[in-house]
Amino acid sequence: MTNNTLFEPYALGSMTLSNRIVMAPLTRNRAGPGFVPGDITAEYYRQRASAGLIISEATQISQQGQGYQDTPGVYTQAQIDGWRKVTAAVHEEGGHILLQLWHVGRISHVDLQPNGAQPVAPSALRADTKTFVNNAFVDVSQPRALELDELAGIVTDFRQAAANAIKAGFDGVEVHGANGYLLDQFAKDGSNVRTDKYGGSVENRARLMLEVTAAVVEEIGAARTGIRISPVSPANGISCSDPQAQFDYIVDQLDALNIAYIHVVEGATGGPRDVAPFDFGSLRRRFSKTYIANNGYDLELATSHLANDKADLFAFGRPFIANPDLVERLQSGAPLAQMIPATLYGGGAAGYTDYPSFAEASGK
Ligand code: 8OZ
Repeated sequence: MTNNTLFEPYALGSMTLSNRIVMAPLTRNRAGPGFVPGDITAEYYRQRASAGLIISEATQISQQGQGYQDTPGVYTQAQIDGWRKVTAAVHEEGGHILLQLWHVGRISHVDLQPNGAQPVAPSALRADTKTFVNNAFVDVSQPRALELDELAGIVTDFRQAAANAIKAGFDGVEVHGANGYLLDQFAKDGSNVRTDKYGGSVENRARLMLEVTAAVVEEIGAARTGIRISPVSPANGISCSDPQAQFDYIVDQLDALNIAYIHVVEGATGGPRDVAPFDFGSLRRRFSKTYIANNGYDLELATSHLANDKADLFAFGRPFIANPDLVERLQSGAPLAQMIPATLYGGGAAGYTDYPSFAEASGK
C-alpha cells in the first residue's frame, strides 16, 4: 500500500494535509459545565491528529442551537478558551482541525432551550425522533416555526460563531447542513412548508443554507469554509421529495461562493449507502473544488473511489473512535479495533481517550 495516494499530501484551501483521510465530525457529549470543551477533549483530538484533517464534533452556535446534553458550544468566551486548547494540541502534533458549526433546529428539547422555550424550526412540525437529555433518550419537543424576522439573527449567530472559531485557533469551519438539523430542515420539504421566501421552491428552501454559508465566507474567507450535506439521509426524521434537484441547485450555488469543499454524506448517515437513488457524481461534477466523501468507507472503497476520481478526500467517522491512529493502521494493514457502543455518548475518559494506538496495544 506504500504508493496509495490516499496517504500522500493534499492541498485544501491554504492547508497542506498530510494525507487524504479526514476524521468526520463525531458527537461525544463530553463538554464540561457551560458546554466548554475540557482538557480531556484536547487529549482526544491530539490522539487523532494524524488524520489529514479533523472536523470537530458538531458545536452549537447558540444555546437555541443545542439539541443534546453536554455538546460543546462556541458562543461564550469560556468555550472559545476551551477550544483554544484543542486547536493548540492538534497543531502541536502537526494536524489540522476545523470546527463544525451547528444549529439543531427542531431536534431539541425544552429542557435545553433558553428559558425552557420551544425549539425552533422552519415549520411547526415535530420530528419523529429522539434526543439525549437528562441522561435519557426522549422524544424531541414540539417546535415552533421561526418568524421571518428571526432568520437574520440565525445567520448572524453562524457568522459570529465562525469568527469565534478563528479566534479559538481553528483552521476554518464546516457549516453543518446535514442530518436533519436546521439548515437541512429548511432545505427539505418534509420539514419546510413555509409560504414565504424561505419555503416552497428549490431556491427558497436553499436560501437559509446559502445565506449562512455566504455570511461565513464574508467573515472568515472562502478558503476556510466548507459545508456538510446529506441529500438522501433520513437522519432525524427528515424527508425530501426532490433531493436531486434540490442539491444540484445548492451545490451550483456553493460552487459560486467559491468555498473550499463540500462534504457529502452518501446515503443514510451511518447506514446503507444505497438508501435512495441519487447521483452523487452530479454533485462532484458541479463543484470545482474539493469533494469530501463520507459514509461507510473502508480502505478498499476509498482507494477505488480515489482511483476513479469520485472524491478527493474520504471522511471516516466511527473507525476513528477506537482507532486514534486510524491512518497508520490503514497504511500498515494493522487490524482495526472495535468501538464500545456503551461509551459513545457521555461519560469521561473511558471509551474516549483510553483507546490505545496499535503500537501501544501491541507493546511496540
Ligand atoms: C449522533 C448523535 C447526536 C448528534 C449528526 C451531530 O448526526 C450529529 C449527531 C450524531 O450530525
